[in-house]
Amino acid sequence: MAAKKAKLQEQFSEDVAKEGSSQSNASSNIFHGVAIFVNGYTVPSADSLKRMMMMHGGMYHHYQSDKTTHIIASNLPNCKLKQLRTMKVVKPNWIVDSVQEHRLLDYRQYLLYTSRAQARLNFGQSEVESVTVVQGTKTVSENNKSASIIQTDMSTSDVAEEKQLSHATARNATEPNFLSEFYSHSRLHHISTMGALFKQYVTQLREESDGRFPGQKRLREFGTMNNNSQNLSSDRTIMHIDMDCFFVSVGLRDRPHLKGLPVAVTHAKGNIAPSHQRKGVDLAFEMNYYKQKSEIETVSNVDEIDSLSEIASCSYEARKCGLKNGMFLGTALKLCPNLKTIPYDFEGYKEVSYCLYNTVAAFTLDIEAVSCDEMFVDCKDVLRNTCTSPVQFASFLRQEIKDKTGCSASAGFGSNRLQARLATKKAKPDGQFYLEPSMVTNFMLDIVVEDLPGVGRNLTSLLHVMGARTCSDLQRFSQAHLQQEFGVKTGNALYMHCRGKDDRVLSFSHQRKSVSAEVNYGIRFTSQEEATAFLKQLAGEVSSRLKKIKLKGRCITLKLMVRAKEAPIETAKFLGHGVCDHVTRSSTLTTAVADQDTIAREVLSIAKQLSVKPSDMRGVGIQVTRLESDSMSSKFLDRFLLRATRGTQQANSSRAPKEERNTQQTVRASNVGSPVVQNRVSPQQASSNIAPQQEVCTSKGELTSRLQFEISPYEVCDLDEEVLAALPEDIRQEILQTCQSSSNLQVQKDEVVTNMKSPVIEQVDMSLYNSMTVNQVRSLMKEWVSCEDTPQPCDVSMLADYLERQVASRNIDDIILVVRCLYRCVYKKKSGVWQEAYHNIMKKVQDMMLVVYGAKLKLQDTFT
Ligand code: DCP
Ligand code: CA
Ligand code: CA
Repeated sequence: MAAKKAKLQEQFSEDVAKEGSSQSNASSNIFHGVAIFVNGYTVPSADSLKRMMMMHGGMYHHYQSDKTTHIIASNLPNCKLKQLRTMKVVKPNWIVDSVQEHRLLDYRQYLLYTSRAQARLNFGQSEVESVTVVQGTKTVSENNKSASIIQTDMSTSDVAEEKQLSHATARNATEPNFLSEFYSHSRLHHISTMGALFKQYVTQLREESDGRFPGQKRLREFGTMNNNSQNLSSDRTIMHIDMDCFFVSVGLRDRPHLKGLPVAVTHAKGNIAPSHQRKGVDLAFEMNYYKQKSEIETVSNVDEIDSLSEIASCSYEARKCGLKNGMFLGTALKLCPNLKTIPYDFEGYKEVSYCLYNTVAAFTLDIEAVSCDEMFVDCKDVLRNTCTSPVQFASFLRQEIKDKTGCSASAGFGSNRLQARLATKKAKPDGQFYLEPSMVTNFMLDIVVEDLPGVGRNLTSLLHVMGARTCSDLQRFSQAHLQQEFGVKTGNALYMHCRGKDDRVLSFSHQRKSVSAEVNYGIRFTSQEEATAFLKQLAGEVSSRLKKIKLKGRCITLKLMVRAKEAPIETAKFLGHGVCDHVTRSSTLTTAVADQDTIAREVLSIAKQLSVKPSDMRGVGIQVTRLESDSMSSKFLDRFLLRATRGTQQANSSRAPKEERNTQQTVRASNVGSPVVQNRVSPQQASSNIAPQQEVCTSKGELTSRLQFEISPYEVCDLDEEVLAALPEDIRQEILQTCQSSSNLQVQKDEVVTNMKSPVIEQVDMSLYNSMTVNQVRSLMKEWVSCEDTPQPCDVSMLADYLERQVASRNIDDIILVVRCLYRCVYKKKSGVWQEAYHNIMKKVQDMMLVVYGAKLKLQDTFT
């Protein structure tokens, strides 16, 4: 062996000499002192790497020895990495890039894994894939068509960014830093928490304000210098301000060469194995499912699922080709083949957001935060104090924002929030528009109905059916008619909004209703221990969020997304959640808590009861509600409650022995005394003490509460209705697909709780229907339709969910029975909102039918 090694080394030196004499001008000595050993398949090949070493003064080892300084690999399995723990395992691009730049680059930028988590497997095959694209190897590049035409702007800083990202995407929840990295990279998380964050920030600024606004002085001077007799404002002037293509603008700050080009922000770089190459992926199933679900995107071939990553934001140049935020990359590239993509920069967004809020806060604190790039401002004081017009204020403010952030914002003014928001839309990009009171009537006529607040896809299509595409069309319907069709609240809102009227006042201070942390990406546990460890970590995250804002909570909810029985093991979206069932259960404590241990203990106990297989978990969330301020629960109160509960507990101890788990601060109270609670049966509980029949025979009041209570949407943390409403339609839909408006749900939960005599512990899960016969479901449904004036969204989605699952389990006869029964009940009800609910349910059922059976149910679906 030694002889062989020596021989090879000798050969190498001879080759070097030959190469050197033939191409001396191209050679260098940059790899002096570097000796590489190539492990496994690399791109470029080991041979090319060897040649590069020869040419540039390095050594190439055919076998690894103690003289080897670097191991070059594109991808190493975990076990190998562990063996090589002490070695520098570097990606081949280190060599390639060094040669290109004629200097030895820092290998640390090219480590296959980082020292923080030595044994991390690089799930991604970035090297192999991206380079294969360059080489045009037939098999891979064909499967990867859409990825191969991505043009990526890779400045040096991007290389580093991308490296980090590819680590983030390649990791799953069992790894130690997963949670923090998930939170720093996840786009949905970012968007959904930023609204709450800035509401909180404004609240804090208001509390700390000394009442002085330095910006007003500057503005006044600007006003006197530019007194071009602008219209001063009416009494009530609301400004809506929103950054233009926010993520893109932030990304272009240090990429001036991309300004004016079609640019999109996306994380896709083809750095993961194409889904069809990963084991367990059932593309056809998921493709179909998403296709049916999403409506907007038509995914025309299987390859495209690899570009199912979305573009978060696109520049206005890209929008000219028809691109929209939230579109799949594959689709976007078809519309705009020379689209440039740039990576996310969450730190940058945060920095610019704070700067935006601080800039506005120098003028007034009458701000209602909407999201990271958007807010409403009541301009009454600032305009009056500075004697300026809305247009002057906007010009001045927008210039300051541009100077400070390097990004442009657009602003709209009106006498209410609806008008202001519509005005911004007209102003975009990089503009401003004051919708003066005298212009409103005319302006509204051409506004399309989907631009009105709260008009989502469903309502839009219902309105279209009625012949109302624009506000002018909508104005032809009487208030009574609209209310009859859509219910009192929605009908009234439509009636007002289509006339440009809006009485929703701005709210400047924010009272938080819930604090939570949820992860629905990268959850792949292989053991109970891993799941437990992760829950503890997540409890820590929630705890620190509570502490940060000085709150504690009494109700702790565990939410699990569980792989649906029929869903494939591996999801098309790498480490995504795929098609899931949502399971939620809460427990309420007698005192409010914020500490990690108590939260962890509660969720672990709930998790135990739910007994979901760790390997089937796809999303995990912990939410704390019933918040109170830290100072409210003083030691005294704690002790008082503790004593009080001890009393109750002793009284109940014979019935609820397992609940006696006292800690100094907190006591979990006993699980008795609530008929509503006791009647709830999960499959796990069903075997124990409660017969499933008891489920159905309840009074009407209880029925509603139970329906409301048992639904368990997977909420996005802290996403209140206002924030949700403010999100762009597509992303709202995305969120709503897996989540439901948390504030809505919160209200309903609280209602239920107040109805209960001694509501100490709520234990909820959504398997209500699982233990019921079709007849039971039907009678429950009949009762529901006859008792309720308006169907609650959560009930609607629960029923839809049940039916979808029946379709998935191919219980076609049952479905027909239930659906026909529902149709009859709704028919009798003669109510527009119920008919809408019916259509919504049926839409989902039919979608699922198409997925499972490839055909729709033939049913009567009109009510005329
Ligand atoms: N966002 C996202 N996914 C979406 C929509 C938005 O990730 N489907 C993110 C990226 C956006 C940011 O939220 O930059 C702000 O959303 P906006 O709706 O305000 O859109 P933009 O700021 O990108 O464009 P516009 O100029 O239309 O406001
Ligand atoms: Ca924006
Ligand atoms: Ca926005």
